[in-house]
Amino acid sequence: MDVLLLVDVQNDFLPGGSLAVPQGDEIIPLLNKLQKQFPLVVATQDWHPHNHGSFATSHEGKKEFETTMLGDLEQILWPDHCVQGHRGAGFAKELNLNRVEAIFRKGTDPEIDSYSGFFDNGKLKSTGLADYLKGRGVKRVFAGGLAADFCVGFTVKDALELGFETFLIEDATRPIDPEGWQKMKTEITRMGGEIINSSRIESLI
Ligand code: VGL
Ligand code: ZN
Repeated sequence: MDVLLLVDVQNDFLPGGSLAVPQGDEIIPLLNKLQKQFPLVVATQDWHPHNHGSFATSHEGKKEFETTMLGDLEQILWPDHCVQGHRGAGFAKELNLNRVEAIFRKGTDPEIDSYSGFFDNGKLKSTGLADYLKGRGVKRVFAGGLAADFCVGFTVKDALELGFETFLIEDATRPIDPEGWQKMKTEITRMGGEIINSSRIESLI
């Protein structure tokens, strides 16, 4: 079984959102088209309480994009984003959700951030996504969404570590920082992941 994983295609990561990914909106028509090629579509949703520890506003004297320690981990401090129940946390209006069979929320614990759709950043707690995919007989994961250098990249790395054959669809994602994205791609390739263009999917499945 193949799954198309839609990572964090949410308003705050789109132009006009609080943590906008440049050209993030451009991937949505492609994600809608790709869904037709997959027997299973699953989404993740960044879903933070208003006082989340990854927000600069939760740390007095700290500015956005500075770092701090959160528990034992170094944490980039983000603008407030994807706050539970707020518009910014909602899925992009143009994204087709009809075929999404399950949605896995992450980043709900104020004490730890969660870039990957599988685990928090300390790998302390699972979202249940791995067990769900295994229960559905998934062997291959194809991932797209936002942002390439954070949540998509970390999700793909965890998928590889969990033993899924994993493909990152490069034209179905956009990075926050192009340099970080180059580094992430190198790491993913080294781990055995494949970075592909969506045009290759037809021949793969
Ligand atoms: C993300 C930063 C903070 C992402 C989520 O979805 O890539 N990035 N929270
Ligand atoms: Zn977040």
